[in-house]
Amino acid sequence: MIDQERIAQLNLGLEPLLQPDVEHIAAQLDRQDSTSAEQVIAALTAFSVAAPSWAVGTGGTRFGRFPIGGEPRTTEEKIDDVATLNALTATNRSISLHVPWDDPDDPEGLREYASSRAIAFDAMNSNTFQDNPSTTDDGKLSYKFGSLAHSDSAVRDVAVDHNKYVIDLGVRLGSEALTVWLADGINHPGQADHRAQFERVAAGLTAIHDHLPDGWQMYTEHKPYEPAFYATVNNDWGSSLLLAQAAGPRASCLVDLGHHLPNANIEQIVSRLAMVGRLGGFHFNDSKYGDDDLTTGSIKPFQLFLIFCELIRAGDGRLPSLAYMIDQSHNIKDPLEDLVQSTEAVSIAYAQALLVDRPALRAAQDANDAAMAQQLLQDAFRTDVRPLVAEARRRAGGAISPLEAYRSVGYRAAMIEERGLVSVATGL
Ligand SMILES: [Mn+2]
Repeated sequence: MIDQERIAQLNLGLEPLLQPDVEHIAAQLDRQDSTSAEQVIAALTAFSVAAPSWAVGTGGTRFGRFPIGGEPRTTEEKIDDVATLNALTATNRSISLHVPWDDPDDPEGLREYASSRAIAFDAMNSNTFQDNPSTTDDGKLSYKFGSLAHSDSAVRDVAVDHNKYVIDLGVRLGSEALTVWLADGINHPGQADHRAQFERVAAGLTAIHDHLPDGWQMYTEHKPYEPAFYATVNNDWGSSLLLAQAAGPRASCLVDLGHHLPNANIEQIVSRLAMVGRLGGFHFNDSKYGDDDLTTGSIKPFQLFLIFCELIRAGDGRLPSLAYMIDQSHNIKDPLEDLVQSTEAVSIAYAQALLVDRPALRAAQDANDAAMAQQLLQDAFRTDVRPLVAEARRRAGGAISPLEAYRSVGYRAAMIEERGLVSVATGL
């Protein structure tokens, strides 16, 4: 854990540099008669984006894995890392677990442990993309050819039961949502029937939806390819919407920014799903080619900004209360450093979107004034909101400069000392 006093001490040295920048942008915003600096800071302070338990260890590729050292060995240690992240950013107040990678023997104890570190449990993730030795009956009930879409009803039952198990576990942890991403699909044309697979998945999701306790939501997460390379069952937002609608009223769609074909207009997808009341959540990351899991905002920051514009449009001026999570798996960087950068990118895009003069934009749209509409968006996007993001962090007890603070306290070195040089956090 990072010592809050150490962060405060580091902040003291940076505050004299930050305050004039905050005052400058506050004066700028006052002149524009738009959202005030204080309103932006208040919105940022209320915002939290979850960190997934699998993002605090290094990922890897099918070509290899290069452990960074000091990676968490247990779910408790993953919580420690997220608590450390949150101490720096004051913006990551929950963790999203992945079952069976995280399958605590004592959920109530784990809940208490997390709570003692001010970390809550975000949506639960059920994994039926790899065989779970405890449920697959010595390989007789394998997910090799699918889970909810499998041709064998015995395998489908195991997959449904696993999702119910994850919901029950989540209840004990205080989570309130289940995210279902399926690897189900077809690798070779003709291998399976598109319609039969889809109908089986819809039936399975309906059974899972029926198991949701009061107050719970479930999210369907689409992805066009991988690990199935010819067709996935939940391949795009249209299929995801059909599945959510089939599953029940508390099912909605989760948009993972890396789960789209190249050049897909993700902000438009956000608008459509919000319009029909089926936008449930986000997995933030960035990509150049596919599901690259690159740092959020590192490739297409304007797209991220436009997505937040649509979210604020959907929330009528405020960010809707959805499941916001970073979904990345880092191969080269220190995972915590990357999560710091991703969180910063999300906060920046959110703050910029708050600055859009929405009444003026609507007037420009009504007048078919494309040039003015573009200028209004660019005015917001090109505003350097970083001082406001830093000030929101500072006021909430986080670091003005979280990356520098992280390096300065030597957290990674301390974890290598404690956890060892080679430790594995995920089940892959
Ligand atoms: Mn995802």
